[in-house]
Amino acid sequence: MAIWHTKKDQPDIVPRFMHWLEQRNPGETEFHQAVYEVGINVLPYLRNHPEYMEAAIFGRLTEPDRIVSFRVVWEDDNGKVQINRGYRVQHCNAIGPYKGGIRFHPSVNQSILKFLAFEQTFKNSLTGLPLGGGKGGADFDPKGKSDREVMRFCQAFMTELYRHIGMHTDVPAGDIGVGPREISYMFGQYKRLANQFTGVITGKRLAFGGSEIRVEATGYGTVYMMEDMLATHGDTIEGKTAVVSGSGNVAQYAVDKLIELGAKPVTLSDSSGFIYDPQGIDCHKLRWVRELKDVRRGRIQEYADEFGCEYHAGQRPWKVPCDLAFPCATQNELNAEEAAMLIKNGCIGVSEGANMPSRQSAIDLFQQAKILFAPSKAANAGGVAVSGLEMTQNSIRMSWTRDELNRQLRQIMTDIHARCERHGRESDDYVNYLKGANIAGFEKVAEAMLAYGVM
Ligand code: NDP
Ligand code: 2IT
Repeated sequence: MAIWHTKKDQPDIVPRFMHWLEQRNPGETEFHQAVYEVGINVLPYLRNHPEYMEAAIFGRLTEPDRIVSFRVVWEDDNGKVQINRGYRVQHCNAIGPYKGGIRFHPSVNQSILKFLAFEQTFKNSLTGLPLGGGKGGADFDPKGKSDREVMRFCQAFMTELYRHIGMHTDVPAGDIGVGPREISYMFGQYKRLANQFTGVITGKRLAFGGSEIRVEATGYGTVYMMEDMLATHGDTIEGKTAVVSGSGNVAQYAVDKLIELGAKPVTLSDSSGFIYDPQGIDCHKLRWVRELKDVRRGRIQEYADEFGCEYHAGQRPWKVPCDLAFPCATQNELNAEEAAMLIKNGCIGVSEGANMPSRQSAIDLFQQAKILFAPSKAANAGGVAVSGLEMTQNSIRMSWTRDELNRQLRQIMTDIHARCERHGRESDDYVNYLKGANIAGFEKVAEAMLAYGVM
């Protein structure tokens, strides 16, 4: 199929483009959704940029540079041979080496990783750092596995992946199911195979080249983004009731920053259900959650038993009345009905810690209601931004202090907010942060691609 060429005078440019994309990538619904979310803003913008249109830049950006898929074979504790499928989607290295996380979850497939790698390219551009976009993972479920099983899986995964990555080529990091434990096993195996100690993975532990603030960065950044959005209305986080989904890395550090800034976070969730603690999750309870999730690897239901609050099995937290909402679990965890409920209950702002947590129909409602809405590619960019700073520290063989890194993260989030505002302010003064993020993210990558010529 020929590459897509946008023409100047097409009123139906978005549906026509999507038709072309869906035919090329059949059944990849998450990938279609992510491209649509960018295309609705970028395709109309191209009408005034014939140079990008003629060079088919957006069409090229919907085709990853390459996708590697491989067999991962390992032995479980009973000596049984297990087979998983691993991937790396190297989406675009126009402005820097491929950069993006690795996800271990049974749902991982090519569509999900293509959506994540596509998003990552725009997100990384938006940070202002020289980072391209990529994503990887495997359909491996770390739940219920022993540490040794996780270690053997990570080593087997890296035994294939190592030949495709490198500090100047492709630099993975964590994502769902991949935290410091998995990063350590993978980095150790890379180091052994390559016989090189380089900054080839980020999210490392501090003892071997990790960066201060990296574990906190995504959650903190998501709250900083909300702080900046509220400031445009002369408002602050203090005193606000916040609903948070998830209970992993991003959710925990979003709650941490919310507590520090004087908000009252009242929910956390996992794939089994959510807890509602109307008294608010405080530092002590959060420490307990961290131990539950990162050490004991238990379920969030135990929080309700421990602290005597409500647990809602099989449900998501969006019906709980709040001022602010932070979806921090996974894609498509917030639908139109839930968005309508949030708005009805008085929610004034949504900042997406997870990648693509809101369905398009939910985003449409937030924007129609003119509430503050920060899309994931802007709101959760703090994580990859501090990964970029980890790469810099590894390159210069230095470690910056916690205060210095937090200061840089805060500034990067403010800069991202400003870029979104510049490109997203509409005639009635409402800031469409999604449009701003899409266009600002696209512009830098497009300029580089145009300069390289046809390739
Ligand atoms: P973790 O693995 O630490 O935590 C994931 C959390 O989300 C868990 O509570 C998990 O529950 C829940 N979850 C995962 N899948 C589902 C599902 N299908 N349905 C319901 N709940 C689910 O991952 P992170 O906190 O790192 O990642 C969360 C989100 O943030 C993801 O969208 C990720 O892509 C995004 N993100 C992460 C960054 C990072 O630096 N880590 C950076 C930017 C974005 P359970 O334990 O039951 O599976
Ligand atoms: O989605 C993301 O931005 C991440 N999982 C973090 C990527 C990174 O390279 O730090």
